[in-house]
Order: sequence, then structure tokens, then C-alpha cells
Amino acid sequence: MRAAHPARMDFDTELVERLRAARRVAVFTGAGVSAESGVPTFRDAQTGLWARFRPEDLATPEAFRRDPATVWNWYAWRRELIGGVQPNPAHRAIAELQQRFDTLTVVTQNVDGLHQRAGSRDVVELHGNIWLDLCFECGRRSAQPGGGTEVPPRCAYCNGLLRPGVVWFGESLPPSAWDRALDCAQRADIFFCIGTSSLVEPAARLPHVARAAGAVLVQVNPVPTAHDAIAHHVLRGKAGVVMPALLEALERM
Ligand code: BV8
Ligand code: ZN
Repeated sequence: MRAAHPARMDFDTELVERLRAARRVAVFTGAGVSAESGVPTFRDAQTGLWARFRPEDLATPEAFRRDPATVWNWYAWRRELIGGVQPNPAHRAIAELQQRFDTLTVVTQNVDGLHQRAGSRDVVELHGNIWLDLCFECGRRSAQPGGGTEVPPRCAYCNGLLRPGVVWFGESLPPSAWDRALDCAQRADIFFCIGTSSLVEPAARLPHVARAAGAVLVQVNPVPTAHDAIAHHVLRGKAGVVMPALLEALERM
């Protein structure tokens, strides 16, 4: 079934020209790029059982030490939710854009793996991946032993508690991911900033690094954020509408 024809949008000619001439593109994304897949953003109020918790209070090593079962169950709930959704037109348009440039790297703050499921090949996960199980003690990757009933499950090597392979508040980002993200920001001709409130550090530094290095900064968000002030182009709208329309404009012109 042919995808619904993206709504036609008119873009600033200068932006389209810059995109057509670009060789290196970086696409920096936050929770907003997965919103139209049905994955609540961090700013969205949590629903149901988790409504009384703030994500920032659960996504920390202290919370895990204090109450490992509750933190594990929150991630199990999120895994179930994410496992039941599909990449949306924004993820797919970003994956399609990849073919049009010498390099297009996705630098995501998200842990849902939806960019990869949409076909993006070059993805840097700044904050890890929710599908990974790591041992809280020895740090090894440890597939969950089948059939166990203990929550959280235990590491097959050292019997430590397993945790999701995500970066919690107060934890350092994976050095290799951060280095790659910085390199992308410093070398990009065009730097998209899509669906992020730009509140979480050090990720929120990347648009500034890109701008200082001479990239054209393009902000895609239905609402204003701190980075509007440094963006060359602000595309006010949902990523699932704007990105397919931008792809279509590139093909049309
Ligand atoms: C570190 C994985 C240091 C876990 C995540 C005080 C001031 C400044 C900084 C700090 C501070 N106190 C502490 C810090 C540091 C802290 C931090 O930044 N805190 C914030 C809360 C102030 N950062 C850290 O702790 C980082 N580590 O600094 O280490 C260090 C150094 C040396 C040695 C030891 C330590 C680690 C941060 C990583 C945290 N982990 N995720 C999990 O997922 O459970 S971050 C998590 O929150 C998400 O991954 C995401 O990155 C972030 C939420 O941000 P967004 O993605 O922007 O999402 P949000 O909901 O905020 O916004 C959504 C946006 O989308 C909105 O703008 C909305 O308008 C838009 N939108 C909605 N719908 C759409 C849309 N856009 C487009 N289309 C739509 N349809
Ligand atoms: Zn272990």
C-alpha cells in the first residue's frame, strides 16, 4: 500500500538549496521523534501505574539501588509499550534521507531503537538502548536467563542484578558514542535538531557545537525550545509531518 502522500509544505528555498548542496548531514533526535509512534515523551505525563513517578526519579542508579524491582518493572512496562509500536513517518523519512547524502548520521537521545527499525544504518545512541540487559555489578551484557521469576533477573556470570543498558541521570555517556556525536556535530553541513526539549546535558550541547563549527541548524518541533534562538531554520510542526514533506520537497525541486 503506497504511503499516504505527505502533506505538501513550502520550505524556504535557501534551506532546500543548502540541503541539495550538503554532503554531510547530522540528525539529532529526542523523544519527540517517537511521539507519533505512540511512545510518550519525557515531558508527557506518565500514564497508569507510573503516573505518580517522574522519569528523572526512576532513571537513576540511586533509584535502582533503593528499589531495583520498581525500576526494572518500569523498564519492562516501557519495553512492552515500545515493542508494540512501529516506526513513524518521521523515522522512515530520516532513513530515506540517508541515501541522498555522502553521510547522514543519526545521533539519538532515544533508547527505543526505532531509528534502526525504520532502516537508519548509521545511528549513535547517546543514552544506550532499552533492549540491552547489563549486569549492575560486573557490567557484562547478560541475556536474561530464561524462565527465572526473580525481579530483576540475575547475571549469569556474577549473580549481580541485571539493569537496562541505558544511561541513567548521573551516569556518563558511553565515551565512544559521545566522541562520535561530537565529531558529527563538528563536521556536519546541516544539523537537524528534531523533537528534543534540549534540557538534558551534555546532549543539549551538540546543536551549539554544530552551529559554532558552521553547520546550518534546522529545528523541527511543534513548540519553541531553547535552540530556536540559534537555529537558522525553525520548522514548526510534528516530525512525522515535516520530515516526509521535506523529503518530498527535495525530490520535487
Ligand atoms: C551526565 C535514558 C555527568 C534513560 C536519559 C543541572 C543542570 C544541568 C545538567 C544537570 C543538572 N543536574 C544534573 C545534570 C546532568 C543531567 C541532566 O542533564 N539533567 C537534566 C534533567 C537537567 N545529565 C546527566 O546526568 C547525564 N550524565 O551528565 O554525567 C558525569 C560526568 C562525569 C562522571 C559522571 C557523570 C546523563 C543524561 C542521560 C539521562 N538518560 N535517557 C531512560 O530513557 O530511561 S535522558 C532522557 O530524557 C531521554 O533519553 C531524553 O534524552 C531526555 C528527554 O529529553 P527529550 O528527548 O528532549 O524529550 P522531552 O520529553 O524532554 O522533549 C520532547 C520534545 O519533543 C519536546 O520539545 C516536544 O515539544 C517535542 N515533540 C513532541 N511531539 C513531537 C515533538 N517534536 C516533533 N514531533 C512531534 N510529534
Ligand atoms: Zn555480573
